[in-house]
This record gives sequence, C-alpha cells and structure tokens, in this order.
Amino acid sequence: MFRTLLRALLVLAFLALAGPVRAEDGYDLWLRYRPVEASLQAQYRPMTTAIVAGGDSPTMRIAVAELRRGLGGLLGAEPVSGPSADAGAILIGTPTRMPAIAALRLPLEGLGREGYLIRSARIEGKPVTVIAANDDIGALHGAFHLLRLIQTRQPIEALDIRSAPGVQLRLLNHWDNLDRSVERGYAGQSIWDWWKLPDFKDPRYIDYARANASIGINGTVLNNVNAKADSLTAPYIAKAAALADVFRPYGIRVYLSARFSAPIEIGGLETADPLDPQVRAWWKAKADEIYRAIPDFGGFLVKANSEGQPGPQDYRRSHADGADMLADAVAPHRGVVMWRAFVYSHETPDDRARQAYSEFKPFDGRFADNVIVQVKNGAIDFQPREPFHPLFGAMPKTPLMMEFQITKEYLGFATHLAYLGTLFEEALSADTQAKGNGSTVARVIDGSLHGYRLTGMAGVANIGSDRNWSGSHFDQANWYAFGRMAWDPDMKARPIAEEWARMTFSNEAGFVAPAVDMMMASRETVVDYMTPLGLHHLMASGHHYGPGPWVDDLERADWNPVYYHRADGAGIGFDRTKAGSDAVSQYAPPVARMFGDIATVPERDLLWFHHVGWDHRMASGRTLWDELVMRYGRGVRGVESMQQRWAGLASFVDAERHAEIAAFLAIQHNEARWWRDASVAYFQTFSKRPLPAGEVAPEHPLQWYKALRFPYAPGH
Ligand code: BDP
Repeated sequence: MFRTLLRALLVLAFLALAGPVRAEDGYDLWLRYRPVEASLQAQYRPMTTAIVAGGDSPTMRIAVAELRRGLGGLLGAEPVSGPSADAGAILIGTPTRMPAIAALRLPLEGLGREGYLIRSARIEGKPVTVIAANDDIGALHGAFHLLRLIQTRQPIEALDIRSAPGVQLRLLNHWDNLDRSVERGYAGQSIWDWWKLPDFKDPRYIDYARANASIGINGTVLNNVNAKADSLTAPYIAKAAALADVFRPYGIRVYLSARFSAPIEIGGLETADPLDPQVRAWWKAKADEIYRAIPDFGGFLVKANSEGQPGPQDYRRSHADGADMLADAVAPHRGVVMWRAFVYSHETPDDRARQAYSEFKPFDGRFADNVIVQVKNGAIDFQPREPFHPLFGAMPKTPLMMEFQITKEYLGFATHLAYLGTLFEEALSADTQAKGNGSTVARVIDGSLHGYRLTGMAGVANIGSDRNWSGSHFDQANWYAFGRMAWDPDMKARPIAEEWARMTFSNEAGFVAPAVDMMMASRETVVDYMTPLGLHHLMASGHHYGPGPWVDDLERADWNPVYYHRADGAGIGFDRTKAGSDAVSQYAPPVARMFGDIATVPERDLLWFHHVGWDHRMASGRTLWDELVMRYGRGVRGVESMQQRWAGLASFVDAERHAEIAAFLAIQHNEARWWRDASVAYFQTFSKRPLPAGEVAPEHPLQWYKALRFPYAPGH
C-alpha cells in the first residue's frame, strides 16, 4: 500500500517537473521562468553566475529577487550574491551607488529615471553583464529585459542595449467600481478588494505590480471613469494609499478618476462650478489631503459632460475651465489632469464622429501646462476597426494622450481570440499628415511631432480576479502588447506577439510560428465577422454582446446601430464626405481627400465614410453586396482555421490551458456564425439580392436573432 502510494507520488513529482506540458492555470502570465532546454543551459549559465547589486533600496531588492527567481527557474541554479565582479557576474545598479559601474563611464544621459543600458563588459579582464541606470527603477526594467532575452532564447554574450520609454505616462485605466464590479470587465471581479483595504493587502497586488513593471507600465487609475465621489473621501483615500505603498517600489503611481460634482456630493457645496472660489478651494484642499496620504499621487482622470457625467458645461463653462481648475489643485504637487475627449451630446444633432473634434479643437492651447487630453484611438468608440481619431495631429498646442481599450468590450469579450497588437499598431502608424508625410499618430503620442511637454498612453485594463488575470490566456497578450507599445510606440505587433508566445507557452519553432500567425490574423477575423468594410457600432444594446444591427429604438439617435450603417434599398454606409456629415474635413487635407473619395478610401474604411450602392464594384471585382457577404463568411472560416491550428499545437502546451483555449475557440466559432448569420439576414432585407455562390443561408430567420435576450451578460 505504502509503496504504491510512494510510486504514485513519484510519478506525480516527475510529471510536475516535466516542463512545458505541466498543468498551468495562467496565473504566472509571461513571467513563468520554466527551465531552458538542457542544450542551451551551457550557453547561459556561465554568464549568470552571480549578482552584484548597488545598494538595497526596496526597488533594488525587488530587482535582485526577480533576477534570482528568473534565473533560478530558467537555468535551474540561482546566482550567488557577490560583493565583487567575478567572471559571469551580473552587475546591476546606478553609478552613484556602484563605483564599478561609475568606472565604466556608460552613456546614461537621456535615459531618464526609467531607462537603462545592458552591456557586456570586462572588469579586470573578467566578462560581466552590466545593467546600468540613473535610478533603481531603470535597473528594475533592465532586469526584466535581461530575463526576457533568456526567456525568448536570445544570446546574451555581446549585449549593447539602450532603452528608454518613448512615452512618459504609461497607464492602465481600471473601470472598476467600489462594489468590485467592473464596467466592461470579463475577467471576474475587480482585483481591488476595497472592502478589506487598507488593512488587508492581498498579495496579488504585488504580482500585479510586478507584471506591470515587467512591461514598463508606470501608473494605474484605480477607479472607473464613471466615478463615484466616494473615491475621494478619507476612507477611500486611505485604501488608495495602501495600494500606492505596494506599487511604489515597482515604479507605479496611483491615480484616481475624479467625479466633477464631488464638491456637491461629498463637500456640501451647492455648486461644482469651476470658476466658483469655494469650489476651487475645495479641490485644492482635497488635493492636499490626497498628497498627504500619497506623496507621489499621479493625478486625476476625468470624464466630464459625456454620457450623463457631470462637468463644467453644466455651468456653461468649457472643458478648459474644468480641467484647469483641477490642474491648479494638483500643480503644487506636480500632479497631472488627464481630461477625456470622449464626449458627445444628444443636444447636438451633429454626427457623433465629429463631436470631440468640434468641442476640443477650439481650445487648443487653452489648457494649463499639467493637463493632457486623453483621446480614444478612433472617433466613435473602441470598435473592432476605426480610422484614427481626427484630433490626433489637430492639437499642436495641447498635449494629447492615447486611450486604447484592452478589455474587449466590442471584440467578443474574453472568449474571442483577438490579438490587439495589430489594432494598436494600425492606430499608431496611421499618418495624420499634420506636418507632411510621416506625421504618424505615434509621433503625436510620443510628443515629437508637436514638442509636447507631457506624453501618455492609457489602456482600459482587462484585469480581474480570474486566476488567469484577463479572463482568457490569449487576452494576456493584449495587456502585454499595450505595455510594450506604451514603452515604445514604434514597436510592431508581430515581434511583440512572438515574445509573448515564447514566454507564455513555448519556444519551440513548431509552436511559435503558427501561434504568432494565428494571433496576427485574429483581429482581422473579428472585423470580418462583426463589422467588415468600415461598418461599426452594430452590437446589441447595453451589454454589447452579439449583433443588433436592427436596433432603432434607443433614446438617443446615435446609440442606435441603424444610425451608423444607414442601410436602405440603394446601399449601405455612413456618408461622411462633404455631401454628408463632412467628418472627413476634420482630417488634414491630404487625408480628407483620401478618405473622402470613394476611389481612394481604403476598402477597410469604405462604409465608415461613404454610403455605397449594393452593386458598387469592389477591388475584387465582386459587387459590394457579394463582397460584404464574402467577408462575413471569411470571418467564420478564419475562426475555423484558428481552431484547426490550435488543435495541431496540443503537444506544445499543457493540457489545461490547451483545452480551455480550444473550448473558447468553439464559443468564438458559434458566435462568429451568429454574427454572420444575423447580419447577412438583416442586410439582405435591404439589398434584396441573393447570397453569392458558395455562401450558406443563415441558420435561422431574422426574427429568431432579433428575439435573443441576454439580461445577465457580463460587464454591464
Ligand atoms: C463606452 C463604454 C462605457 C464607457 C464609455 C467611456 O460602453 O461603458 O463608460 O465607453 O469610455 O465604450 O466612457
């Protein structure tokens, strides 16, 4: 009996050590540090024998612990800590704390606090690796970089790496509520256990900070942009301060969303008018109170006069008046105000795509120095595809920051595989033409195009209490890609996907290439089965789960999908040319001409800008109707090919993660088919044309799709 038990335990222990196929739940993210193949151990081990660290600040201790943990896991042997630079040692620190690093006279200028150098060097003839920075935070980032090189099996013998962030504020925006629900969250509850804070600090907060530091994220807005004033009361400031204490040594600052009417709701004032002296004094005192608890508090994020939120326009004041009042309050503490440009109003009969530009452009240059205007990547709302927002390039005197949505509100929640690296890259590489060729959105965001003094990129987080953090394994890649592109807005989606796939799953060639190909095609597949050819905002109401192109009964015209697709007997699409809403004129002239002409607009944006006849000839030679149906079908087929690909990768991935992903792909397949069938059935009532040869009829009559209800869909 005992022997059988022992044998069973031995078998289990062996299985547990067997490496890539061991069961995993995704908690370790891209920081798994599983053992490097035996054949490569010999290459890395001599280069990582010891760690010599400069000082023992909390940050430096974290960097050293990470190197030990990482190298221990990857190479099976933790490096010793040494006082001196032996052959194969890693030296990590700043020149001020480490004479050995100072003696190397490395070119650290221009790297700021957060950047770093990694160099292979010789000290007294002995080969060492140096991670040098101006501040311990930079050294921590460098430590993660060195580990990533080994995680992705790069050589580390002759390193000469210089890296500094291209963007200053690299922030997650949590749309987390105080009751732990998450607006548009598909990964369980909020990870902030507000109720137990500040007394209980869930150890998971440390892992959160560590993961973010590993990709260079340096700030987090803790609460929903649809904010409650309670977040600014003393008990909640104490809770935020507890989180700030955990995050500080990882180089991550805490920010809060501020509710504009807080002076009334928790301050007992009668107004929140930004020009009222009492209101201004209240915000100043509130800022002082926050900074007493959180000396490095980052500042406020504000959603004002948008979708029913209070704001300065309630008092006939401008966005600039509102932003500047808050900016004044945090300025003595070097805080910033991130003022969102996501505004549209039902009193304004204008095309919703035009409204942010119309409201903000006249205020260019009117904002205080510590205000940055936060603009979504496109002019509507985080759709599977949008052309870049016309404000980018149009505000030379006001710093703009990017807002991406990492959580997939409009791209199938957590169960659809859609790698957003390609979406981010598409937005960042778009050419605004504001100052001629090459005036890309990336140049706007990194500040180089207009000489912005403040730069930033925000991502609406997809993080929750689920064991795998993001609700699905592949959605971790979107968090990862956001961080990498915020650090370097010129990074491309493919190498990021490759890094991530290697670290998260496997370095085997048979895995990496097909997995990366699958990721790279995945978002276009979603566009195909949801909103091909520039269609947008066609999802069901409220929860945004599934198709609802027929919806026409919502209180505001511009909440209804019919407002956006405008299908009729003649054709489909939103005319935003001069003959229509003229949204094209908000772009720089060359871009306006390109989008405004049906002959030059990219087909992927066709129906965003034009109302097009059903028989219009597409580049393929098909009619618009046939092309539309073909694209819907291509989306479904795209999911089928992901399913086949994934099935073929089973031997490279642990059974637990493999099975969950396969099950999610099956959900995606059903839902892609649903999107395609419902959309084709609906649009056919306008086109009155047959389906092209080879395209199957929708499974159900249109009425069936229209009758579906999902009162318990998540995130709403
Ligand atoms: C929309 C979301 C809504 C957000 C809003 C925003 O549906 O939940 O509050 O964006 O960004 O896409 O403020």
